[in-house]
Amino acid sequence: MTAQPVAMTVAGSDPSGGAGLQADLKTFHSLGVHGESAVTILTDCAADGVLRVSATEPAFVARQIRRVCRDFPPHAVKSGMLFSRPIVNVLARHLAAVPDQAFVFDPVITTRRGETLVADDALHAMQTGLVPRATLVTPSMPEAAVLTGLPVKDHDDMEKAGHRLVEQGANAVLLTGGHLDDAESADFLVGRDIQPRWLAGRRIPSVLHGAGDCISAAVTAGLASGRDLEAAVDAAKQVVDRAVANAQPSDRDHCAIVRFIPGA
Ligand code: PXL
Repeated sequence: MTAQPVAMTVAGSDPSGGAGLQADLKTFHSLGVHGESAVTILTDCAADGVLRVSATEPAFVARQIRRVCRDFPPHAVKSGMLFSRPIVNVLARHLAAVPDQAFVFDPVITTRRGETLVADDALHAMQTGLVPRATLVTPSMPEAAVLTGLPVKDHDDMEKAGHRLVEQGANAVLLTGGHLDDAESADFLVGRDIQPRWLAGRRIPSVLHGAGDCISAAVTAGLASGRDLEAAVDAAKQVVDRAVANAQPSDRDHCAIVRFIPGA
């Protein structure tokens, strides 16, 4: 039997299962990849957003990463909600020690509703420690605006911000267009060795929770499985578009979570 690819997420817990490390693990699993997780933070995320968080001690995050990587070293790593500068630094130190490990940086900075999910001093640590180490950065439009300091309101802005993140050291950027005010929510892909291009998207009427987490997790799974970056991005878009089409609405709110249907 061939060995199963392994991917690790360093991320926060979303008890609703729509986003966070739960979404990462279900995405990995749906793509045949064994998922490992180092928990950075607990949230009380529900359909009406995140109200409270409880952070893990940075040394304990480091310990989870160290022990997990010793037993089944991941072929690719993804990050989700890191929250504080010390936790960002723990991950940056791990990644610096394994320069060949593919790393997908999903800069979880704001929620769909505009809630801030990072401490102020974490941003600089992300820009210096994680952006330049990233195989791929997957910001939403507001997150790209925060990381670059540029306005990101339309297609032109997305192209400028994507290029700027490459100038800031990222190997490649998939800037997701879920906040675009149009019928499609196309994403913009750009990278050092990638011809810039737009990837058509699929929009559904209700507001999606965790779609960004799923796309970056699906790319991570592709990289862990040995795909090259562009092939991993294209495959991830297809899989997540299908999961978005099958999204499950919540009972109480205009919110839906993406759903992977085996074999669909
Ligand atoms: O989708 C962003 C996100 C990531 N991680 C956790 C979250 C959220 C959004 O609510 O709660 C833990």
